[in-house]
Amino acid sequence: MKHILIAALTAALFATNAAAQDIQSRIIRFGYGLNEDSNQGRAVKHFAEQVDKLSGGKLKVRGFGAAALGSDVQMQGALIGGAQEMMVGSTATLVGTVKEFAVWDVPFLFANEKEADAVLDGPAARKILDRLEDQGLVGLVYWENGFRNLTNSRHKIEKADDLKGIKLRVMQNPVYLDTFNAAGANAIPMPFSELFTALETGAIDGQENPFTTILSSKFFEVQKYLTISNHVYSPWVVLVSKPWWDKLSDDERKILQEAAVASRTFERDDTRAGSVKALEELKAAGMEVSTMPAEEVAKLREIAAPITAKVVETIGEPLWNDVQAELSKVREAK
Ligand code: KDG
Repeated sequence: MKHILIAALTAALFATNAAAQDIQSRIIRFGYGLNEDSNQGRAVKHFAEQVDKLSGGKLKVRGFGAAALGSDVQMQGALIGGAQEMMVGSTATLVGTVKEFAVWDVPFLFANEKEADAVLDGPAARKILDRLEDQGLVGLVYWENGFRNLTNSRHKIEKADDLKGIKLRVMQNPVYLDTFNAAGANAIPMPFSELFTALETGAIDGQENPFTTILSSKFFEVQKYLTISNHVYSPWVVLVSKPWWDKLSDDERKILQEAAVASRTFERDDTRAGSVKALEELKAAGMEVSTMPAEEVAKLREIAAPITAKVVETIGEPLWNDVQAELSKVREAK
């Protein structure tokens, strides 16, 4: 009884607070590429609940998963044109819009989640998000896609050399393309929404994604081998259409930003817990799991070095140095 009373009072409090704010009744279409039952889907649901609560039910977020509103790149276009309000997707497909996002594609940039959180929530990462505004987008926060690992249907990949000749789907991004081609794979850029079918038909041999995605997208059904390489930490970014954002009141923008920050905490916790479970479930589903030994990872780092140098040239030394300085700070703060 007491809980019901507290819940009712809290709801009433939020409703009263919202009533005092300048909030219109709005429907917010929020598109994403993974399945509803994925870390991405659960985070969108959490964001929607937060927005509903903070706006007294006036702002309604409708999540559309499994690329129902299009691929990441198509949704970015819809947001820029004002035809869709929100999305979450990979930063990797934004490098054509804001070149500085390429810094997050650098293989082995982060060694762990602590480093990723510190830098992605820091000033340099915020500066990159702010560059979106001239391109018709507003970046609210980064969520965690996670450390990426390799799957394929042909053979175990335990050495860097084992990548030779593998037809490997990569995101539509030059760093991924160049890195895996340099490693001897035949890298094929492709939207996420086409990936399962390409794996199922054998049009490609493999792909790379975090454990959570490999599980929620059921890649284990069409992939036999999983190699733990953690070759790059991949962020997602929560995006808003700038033409739509400009029509909102300050109160409405504050609610979306507050809900986005709350959903970031939820999403990281959910993704990290889910990642541990996902690896166990992938093994139970029959995937043959191997870990790339440190000396082979070192070879991948070497292969990636000239591509990283190209990224530094693209984004500029000052930004690279800012990111490196923030990384050193978190590494020193034991
Ligand atoms: O829409 C799916 C994307 O948000 C994300 O999962 C990107 O990791 C990604 C991939 O491999 O395309």
